[in-house]
Amino acid sequence: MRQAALSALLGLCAACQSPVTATPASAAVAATSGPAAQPVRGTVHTVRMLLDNDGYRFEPSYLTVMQGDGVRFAMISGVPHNVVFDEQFIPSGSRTQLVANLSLLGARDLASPVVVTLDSTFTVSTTGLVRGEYLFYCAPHRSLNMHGVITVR
Ligand SMILES: [Cu+2]
Repeated sequence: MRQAALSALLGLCAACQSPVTATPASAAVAATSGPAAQPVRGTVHTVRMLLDNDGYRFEPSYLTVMQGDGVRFAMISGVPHNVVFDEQFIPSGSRTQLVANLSLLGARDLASPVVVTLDSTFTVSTTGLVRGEYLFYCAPHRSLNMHGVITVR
């Protein structure tokens, strides 16, 4: 629906549907114009965004996924929330692919839209990302220590 429309708008459909084998070699070549967004190919893990007696937090705040998995962020309570990947902690060489993947959910650069609707979700794809640790935070609650780490293996 929205993702498909976005993909069509950006001319990404062919790239999305291309075989996995085309990805690694073409990544460096495509870097000047930016790599194509790569959708989730593996397991989807859920991270809940909430406010309870422990404060504003991501639950779990630390998780390890396999490259290609998706991380679905679910608004449980304490909205508004969003997810911003910390510029200073993006594994080397992964920024452009991360930005491309985040564009699938309407993100601007490294920041997802701020979501105010309870029970809504969005999913971040780790397909094509360099293995390593990705720190992220919620912009509205950054000063309240709402942050987490995704380790991509
Ligand atoms: Cu928040």
